[in-house]
Amino acid sequence: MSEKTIFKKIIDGEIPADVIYEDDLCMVFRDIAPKAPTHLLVIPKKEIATIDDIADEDAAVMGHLWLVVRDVARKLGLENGYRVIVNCKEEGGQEVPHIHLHLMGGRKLTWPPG
Ligand code: DGP
Repeated sequence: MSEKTIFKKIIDGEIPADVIYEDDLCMVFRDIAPKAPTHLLVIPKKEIATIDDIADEDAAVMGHLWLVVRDVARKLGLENGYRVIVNCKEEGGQEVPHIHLHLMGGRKLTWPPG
């Protein structure tokens, strides 16, 4: 059996995280190395490694993540805008193999990212 990812350990309560929101399908917590004043990670509780591993049956949970992004951004007062990024695999800059949306805001973000 492969080792748990760091995010699965957070889901299972084995390591601490600054959790902003949680429900049956997902968790939202602060990134440990924030790149913006607000930098959150929105993850499904289901273990999906990358975008390439999303199954058709995951459509509802993936859609749910976007509704949570909308609600959390509103709750945190990001009405001037924010950015959502999903890195995919090595060339996309993904380090943790548990799919996650980076929700970043609180400053003017530049484009394109590096
Ligand atoms: P990515 O490169 O897209 O896989 O982003 C992984 C992010 O996860 C990165 O911005 C740092 C964050 N991260 C890594 N380990 C931990 C951890 O133990 N706790 C928290 N809160 N964030 C972590």
